[in-house]
Amino acid sequence: MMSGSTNKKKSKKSIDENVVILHQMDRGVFAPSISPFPLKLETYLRMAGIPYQNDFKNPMGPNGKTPWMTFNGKNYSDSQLCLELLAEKFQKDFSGHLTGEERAIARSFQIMAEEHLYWVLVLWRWVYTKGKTFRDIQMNFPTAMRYVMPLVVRRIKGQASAQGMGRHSQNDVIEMGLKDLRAISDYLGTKLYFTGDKPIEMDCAMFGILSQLVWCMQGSPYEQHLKGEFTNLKEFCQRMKEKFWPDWDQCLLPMKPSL
Ligand SMILES: N[C@@H](CCC(=O)N[C@@H](CS)C(=O)NCC(=O)O)C(=O)O
Repeated sequence: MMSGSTNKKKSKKSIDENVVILHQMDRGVFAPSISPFPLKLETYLRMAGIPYQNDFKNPMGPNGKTPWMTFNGKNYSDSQLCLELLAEKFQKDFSGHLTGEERAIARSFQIMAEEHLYWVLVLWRWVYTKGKTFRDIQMNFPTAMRYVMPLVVRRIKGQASAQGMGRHSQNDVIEMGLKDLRAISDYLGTKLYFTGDKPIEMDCAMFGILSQLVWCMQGSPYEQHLKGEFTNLKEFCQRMKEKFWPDWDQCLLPMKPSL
C-alpha cells in the first residue's frame, strides 16, 4: 500500500476519521473541474460513497500536482494511487466481476487516455491556443495570472516536449488525438460504460478526460466529431454526469459577464 507523508499544516483541523480531504483547483464554469484528474477522483469518491470534503485553497500537492488528498492525517498524491488506497481501505472493488483480460484492456485504455490523449488536450489548451480558453472555463482566474500566463505556457510547453508529444507538429498531434478517440469510441461501442452495464473505476478516469473535451474545450478540433462519429463518448459523459453528479449545476462557478 502507498505510504503517505505526515500532514504538518495543510489539512483542516476538525476533520472526522475516514473522511477524505480532496485538494483540488477551484470549480470550473462548465464542469466541476477543468482538470481530468480531480474530476476522476471526486467522481470515484461519489461512486464508492466515501465521505469527503473539498479544499480548493491548496490545490497543489507534495509532488507539485493536483489533485492530492489528506486522509487520516496523512497526505497522498496522484489520483490513481489515492483511488487504489481508498479502494483497499474501504474494501471497494467495482471490477471484481471482470476477467483478467477485460481488466487488462480497461487498464490499457485508461493509460492511453491519461498518458497520451491527455497531452493532446494539454497542448491544445495551453500551447496551440496559448491558454486563452482557460479564462472561459475557470472564471476565478486571478488577475495576476494574466501576467504569468506566458510563463505558464512556456513551462507546459517544456513538459509536453519532455513527455515527447510536444515535439510533433500540431497536425500530427491532433491526428493522434483523433485516433485515440476513435479507438476509445470503438471500445465503448454501444455499451453503457466501458466494460459493460456497470461503471467501474476506469470509467471515472475516462470521464475525467472525456468531460474536458465535452464541456471544457469549446472550439477544439474534436467538437464536431463529438456530435457525429464520437457521439457515444458524449453520451457516456452525460450518463456519468447524471449518475454521479446530480448536483453538477450547483457545483459550477457562475459565468462572469463579458468584459
Ligand atoms: N498522474 C497524476 C497527474 C496529475 C496532473 O498531471 N495534474 C496536472 C493538472 S491536470 C497538474 O497538476 N499539473 C501541474 C504541473 O504539472 O505543474 C494524477 O493522476 O493525479
